[in-house]
Amino acid sequence: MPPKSTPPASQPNLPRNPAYNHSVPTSTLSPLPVRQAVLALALTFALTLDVAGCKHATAPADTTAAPSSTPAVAPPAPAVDPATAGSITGTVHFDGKAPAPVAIDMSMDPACAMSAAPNSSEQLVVTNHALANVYIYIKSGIPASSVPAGTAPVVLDQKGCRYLPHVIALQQGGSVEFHNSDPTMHNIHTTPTDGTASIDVSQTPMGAPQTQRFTAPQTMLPVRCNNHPWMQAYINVAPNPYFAVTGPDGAFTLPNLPPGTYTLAAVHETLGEKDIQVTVAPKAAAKAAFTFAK
Ligand SMILES: [Cu+2]
Repeated sequence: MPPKSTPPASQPNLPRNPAYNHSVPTSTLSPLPVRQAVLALALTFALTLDVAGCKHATAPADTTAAPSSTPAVAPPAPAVDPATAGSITGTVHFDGKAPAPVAIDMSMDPACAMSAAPNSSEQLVVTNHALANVYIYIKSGIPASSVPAGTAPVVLDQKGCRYLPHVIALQQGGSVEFHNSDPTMHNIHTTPTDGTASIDVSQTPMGAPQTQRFTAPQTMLPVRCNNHPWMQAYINVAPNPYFAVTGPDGAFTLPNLPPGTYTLAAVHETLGEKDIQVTVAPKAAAKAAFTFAK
């Protein structure tokens, strides 16, 4: 069953599997310095309002003074009270027998075939019933927000003629820095299904990194290389700072959460999406578990 391409909400800056990153919205590419400046302005304004005792939930998010090419961006996330903050910790399981990974024939490009590392399919990565590459995020129950200005981009490398990592996530307003570590030409081609602009850029062998900003939520946005048809990655852009991508142990943690009841979503590239309700009590570590099957 294909993943629901539901437009989710955002994600926070959380520590998670270091191989995976977070924080960026979808689509529009506009000059990074301009966007950072706009974000910085919005942040400054929000902080000023806060000091003055106003609720910055109403702070002007984006818009005004932004060049016409600059899309609207959600405001930064409000501060979380450390006296009450909790967390959600959980695991994603795969129920059933996972097919063995399939080796990929890369002989069409000698530069790929000479790569030291073997390459195999990554559509279903299961280790002892733990499911990797699952995007976890808070789908509802918390306001949408953008990553703070100056947040480091999430790196998506092309190495050994595969994308590394296979699935990334970032908070809206953030950027992805595409690298090419290979001695061959690669291409980054996204195919959004929500009407947002696609990215289609080529990168010379070991060429300079290219950065793209994402300003709206995305769920499992496909990325392919026009030169190597087996190459596939997925970009997730969270609507708030609460997101993660599971590693080989299927585990995830969303820290620093305000108490509340949330819809927590787990999205897999081929197995689809599952949503559950999770209540986080003050200072508590809530548990969550997802099980996918084929
Ligand atoms: Cu390629």
